[in-house]
Amino acid sequence: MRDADPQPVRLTDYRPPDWLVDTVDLDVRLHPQATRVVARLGMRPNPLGRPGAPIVLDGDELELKSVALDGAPLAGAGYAATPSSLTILAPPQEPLVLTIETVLDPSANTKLMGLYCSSGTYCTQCEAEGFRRITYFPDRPDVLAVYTTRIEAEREEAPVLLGNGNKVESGDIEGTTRHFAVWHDPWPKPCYLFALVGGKLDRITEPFVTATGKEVELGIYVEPGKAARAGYAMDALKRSMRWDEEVFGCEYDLDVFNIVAVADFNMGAMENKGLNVFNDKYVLASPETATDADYANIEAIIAHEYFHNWTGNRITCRDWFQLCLKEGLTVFRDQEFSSDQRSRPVKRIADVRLLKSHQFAEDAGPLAHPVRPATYREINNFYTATVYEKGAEVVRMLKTLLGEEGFRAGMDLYFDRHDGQAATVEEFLTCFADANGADLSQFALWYAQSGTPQVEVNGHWDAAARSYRLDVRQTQVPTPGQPDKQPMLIPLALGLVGADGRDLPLVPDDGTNAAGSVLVVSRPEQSFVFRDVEARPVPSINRGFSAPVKLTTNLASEDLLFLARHDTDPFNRFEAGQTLALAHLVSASGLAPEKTLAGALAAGGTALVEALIEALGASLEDETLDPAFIAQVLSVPSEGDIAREIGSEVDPDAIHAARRSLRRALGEALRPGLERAYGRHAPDGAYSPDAVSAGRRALRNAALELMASTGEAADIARALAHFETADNMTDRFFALSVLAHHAPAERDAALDAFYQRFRDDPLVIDKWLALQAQIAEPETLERVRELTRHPAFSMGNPNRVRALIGNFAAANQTQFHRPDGAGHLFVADAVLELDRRNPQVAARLLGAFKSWRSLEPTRRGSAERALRRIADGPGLSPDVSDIVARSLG
Ligand code: 0A1
Ligand code: ZN
Repeated sequence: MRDADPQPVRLTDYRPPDWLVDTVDLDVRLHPQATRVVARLGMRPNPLGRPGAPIVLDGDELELKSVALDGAPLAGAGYAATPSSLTILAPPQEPLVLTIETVLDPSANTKLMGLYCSSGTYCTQCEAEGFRRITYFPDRPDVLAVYTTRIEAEREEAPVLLGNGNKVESGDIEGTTRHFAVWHDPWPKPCYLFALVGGKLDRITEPFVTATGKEVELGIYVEPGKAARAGYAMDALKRSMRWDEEVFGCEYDLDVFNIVAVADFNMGAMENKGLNVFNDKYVLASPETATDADYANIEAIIAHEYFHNWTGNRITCRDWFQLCLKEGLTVFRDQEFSSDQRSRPVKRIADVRLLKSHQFAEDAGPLAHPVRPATYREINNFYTATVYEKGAEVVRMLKTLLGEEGFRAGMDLYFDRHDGQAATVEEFLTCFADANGADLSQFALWYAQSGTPQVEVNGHWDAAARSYRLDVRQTQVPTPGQPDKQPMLIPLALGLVGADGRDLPLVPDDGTNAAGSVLVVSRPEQSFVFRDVEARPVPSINRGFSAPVKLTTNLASEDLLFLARHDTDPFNRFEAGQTLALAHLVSASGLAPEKTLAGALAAGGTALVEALIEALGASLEDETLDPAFIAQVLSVPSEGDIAREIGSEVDPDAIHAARRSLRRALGEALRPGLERAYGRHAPDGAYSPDAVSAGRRALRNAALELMASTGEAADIARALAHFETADNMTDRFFALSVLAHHAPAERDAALDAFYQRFRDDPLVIDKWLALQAQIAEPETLERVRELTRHPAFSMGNPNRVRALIGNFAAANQTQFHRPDGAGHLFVADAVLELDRRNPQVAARLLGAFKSWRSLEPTRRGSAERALRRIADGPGLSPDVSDIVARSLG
């Protein structure tokens, strides 16, 4: 039944559907092993389709019971059915009603796609191609229908029955133990947005009045006993709804909006119309169980799914190649929301960190693909950092190029023109071009070309001419399937910083293409000249990370030190320190090619590192700075960042050692300032998850960790006290992680105390699993192996798998890439085992091998053997076989 090597789907093969579906009436009788679904599809031939075409419907693991056409049972000769398709052979070419009865087994659904049971709750996941596991259907996003869903279940088993849209009817079925509810969604939608839920759930509700005065009932449903932990999500939802009205003019459009939190979920959450289904990790929070990062994630993901109501649902995607049309745009919207709710610079820094660690890494390896791919074998494998995060960067660049008003005009036109449609990236861009009279043809390459553009900028001050020139060169590196590339349109936000730290006025010379303070780079090589520059400035380039590029400059380390102290652009002030730290870490890892900053640093000896530490120390002491920002400044580049910078022959042990010693040096050199920060930001009241309080905790905890990284007994004792006296999860868990990484003697007792305290709380136990998986020492593999046998662990729950095995593979570079190959082998075997149960989660875990080619030869060899072992595995899913083939390709 498994088709390990299906033909790739190509964007250029797109054809409109032959048949349309206007209405879908579903009757779902829930039963744990035998749920019966009757689907009545109101269909008609598509005038844009092939005349006379049969009706071909998708299916997946379905048991067909009967088919009827306009109410009359269809004999076997009238159709052809397999578990994966149903063809009505010679349908009359006119509007008709097709009735299909299928049976499915939710309790056997370990893929968590379609209808499944999560801890006793029935729920669905239909994106991308899960609806075909519920009934036969044209499972493609350009078939939009109005859905009415009748759900029936045992009252005891599922007292709560939820569907898309508004509830129109409900009641008991007389003489039985069963009851039902009917939901109607008036907005035409593709089937991937269908959802239903049935279960024993507690709920909280709140009213919301929209901008035009419509009343909406908001509901959040959770496992019994957990309602008290849904309050923050509700608050975030209300703030999201208001923000979308104020910033994008988007108002909610149904009488109810429900969110259901489930324990078993493949991804973060899902934007089903009027009925979002969430991984409970992104709903449930209390000060005792959730960290500041958890709260921030909940806020962002609640907003993200809600924002899909317009960008994704009201306007959906024509086909799955256009996934970034809804995802990149909606990530951009949720990033902007969080920026407005919290600190904009700190949010930008966090987003860029994530972009670099996930997306730049993806773009640099065998899994690189364009923001809009041109071909795929398994669409589930394209919910990637490139589609989401780089997709958001592309939208951000549009805004940078067109300005606030021009961007809003384009968005307004997009909503006006395409509401109710399944749109394409071209149609999206055309709205911005039309609203602004702009030519976006070169800009569109951001959707088509994969790989991170490299931009080299060299600045020259001409004292005699009192001018400053920037020579810019862009290079596109080859990526899989794209050996040759064209130059792109790259907006580089710029400041010229004078000796007093203030920006000089930018006076572009004739012919210099600068929109305000943004250089618009369009050619492979290009120069920009500014006049009236009296003294040599320091250029601050790509401010706010205006373009997702890898930037190199001719800035000397003194210039970067200057920017690290003075740049008025907070992002570049942060970035200047990171660039220096990264160069130092590369050279300290034993690799310092000449003519690079790392080479210069190596040649410069310890003086430069001392200067860097001093600059970081100045930020630490600067009380005008936001503590959350200082915490980011003090956080040195990750092992992954260093590995990417080195690029080839990577030795994770050397990187780990270099990073550890820089942190120790920071802890030693900055001790007085760190102690002061630790004292100054001691808690001054009850825990609150707001950004300012979270920022103070972030700085205090960063100080705790840098001091503990010296290994001094007093610092370890401080961490232990921090752990024992914490009144919230942020502090408790941070201290536990300091102990786990820096205090081997105290570690096990602390881990055990934590486990005993939270043993009944799976989401907290995930943190405990993740932390142990991340310890950078050889015993960790055995510890992780043992934990797979711990009663708290289950291969059936994606959150557990990600916490333990996912973190081992993605967040423990020295142990995953052990030189003896045991880490690779362990993860390979886990992928093979998981693939039989849940291919999507298995494929995602396998993504941890994405940078294998840049390892040094011993580790590279062992990674390749592990990948080949997977490739040779029997009966691989399309998900895993696609990733393994591309990884080895
Ligand atoms: N559209 C969701 C992401 C999502 C994708 C696939 C899923 O199941 C395989 C689930 C969720 C979002 O962007 O939040
Ligand atoms: Zn999304």
